[in-house]
Amino acid sequence: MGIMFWNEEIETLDRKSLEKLQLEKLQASLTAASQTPFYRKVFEDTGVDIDSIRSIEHLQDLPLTTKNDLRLSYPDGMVAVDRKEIVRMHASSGTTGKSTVIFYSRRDIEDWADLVARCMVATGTTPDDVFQNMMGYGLFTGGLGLHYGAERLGCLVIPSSTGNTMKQIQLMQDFGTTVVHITPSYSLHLVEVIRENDIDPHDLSLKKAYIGAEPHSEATRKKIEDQYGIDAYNSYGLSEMNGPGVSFECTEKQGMHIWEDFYIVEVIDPHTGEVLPDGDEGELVLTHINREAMPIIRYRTRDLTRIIPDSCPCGRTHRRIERIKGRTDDMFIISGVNVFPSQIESVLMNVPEVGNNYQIVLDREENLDRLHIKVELYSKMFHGDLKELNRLKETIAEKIRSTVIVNPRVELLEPGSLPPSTGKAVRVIDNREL
Ligand code: DLL
Repeated sequence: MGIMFWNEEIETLDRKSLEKLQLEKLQASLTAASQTPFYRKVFEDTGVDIDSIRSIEHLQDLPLTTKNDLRLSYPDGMVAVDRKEIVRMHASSGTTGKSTVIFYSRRDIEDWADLVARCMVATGTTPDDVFQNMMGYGLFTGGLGLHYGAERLGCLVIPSSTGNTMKQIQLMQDFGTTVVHITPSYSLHLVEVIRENDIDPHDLSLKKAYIGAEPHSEATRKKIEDQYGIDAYNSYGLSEMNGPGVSFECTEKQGMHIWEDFYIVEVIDPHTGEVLPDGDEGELVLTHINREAMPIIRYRTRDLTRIIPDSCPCGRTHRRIERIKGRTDDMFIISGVNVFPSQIESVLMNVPEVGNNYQIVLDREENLDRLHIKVELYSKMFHGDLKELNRLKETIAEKIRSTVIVNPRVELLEPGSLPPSTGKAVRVIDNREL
């Protein structure tokens, strides 16, 4: 049997001691935050006396921090240490406006590596594993974040980064890769290329994939697991809270443990900001209570999820969050109906004839919104019988209609017709004029 815990004492700490630890770390983080230009002003403006924060609930007295606050304090308005204490920076993959920069001290980097090792061990990974990291190395946190954790654990790490699919496959074969870290969209492309090269994915040494950095449905997870014959574990994180390692599934695969000695978790109503009880769905708000260089208090992630209130059979006492449903800002409105891309993905990935790539295109024709769904077929299911294809199109359209109450136009495509994703996939293309 492999190792079960990386840090058993902390991972299984009783709730009362865990909350006590959180409060101590919160107080230290608030003191550190008050040294930064940004939070000094926030605390002054709101008249909050940080010494009066004597319970976790008191945290609600403090205002939320947004991505825009990070942008406005670019580059270093939230830094709590001397420049010479900082050893690394990453930046978020923001598509609009200025990117947000995150700084780390040496201790922050070490703590992060430790946290990632904890995540990997929770899925049964050991120093015997060969870990191929197919996430971008660079300003993005996915590459270096998992890299240091896997080294800390003692795996053989292959820093292959994204893209260059033939090379990835060769590395997997030559070095007997057992664990990969990959976006779900790229893993669906990779498996197609593996098959195109007459390799049976089940013959590879691969045992697990860590999939994350973008929303995906349970149906997509199952699809990845079936196509490779492996276990796929959901991995969630965001640069503002270090990067990957914030929240990870254990072998139970029933939600992601969020490491509460590093983060205080709240779920709020995204419209009112009110904190919701455990179990209710809303926007995830995180406070980093274990970072020297850049403490961030009550950060609005924009990600929608809920806290799973029950305890996990694995023995870890840190609570779990449910798979991210989407971002408050990736919801689109079509003909007045609110739709999350994940709802459509879920429908598509449950249809066996549907292949590994799809795209949602929003158009406006004669002042009416049109939902257009382009779907690649799974080659083995594709026989070219027109009647059958029309029936399939109608089935998919009907399933989508009953889920999102909008009538879509479905277009079936041959595998490989849509642009493949090597990192975070672009799923929605909105051609409507504002
Ligand atoms: O994507 C960090 C990461 C790298 C996580 C590798 C997991 C694996 P950012 O580029 O700052 O950081 O993007 C963070 O991506 O707020 C979510 O909206 C989304 N996201 C990340 N992981 C998941 C996931 C990295 N497992 C943003 N499920 C987050 C759904 C995810 N969405």
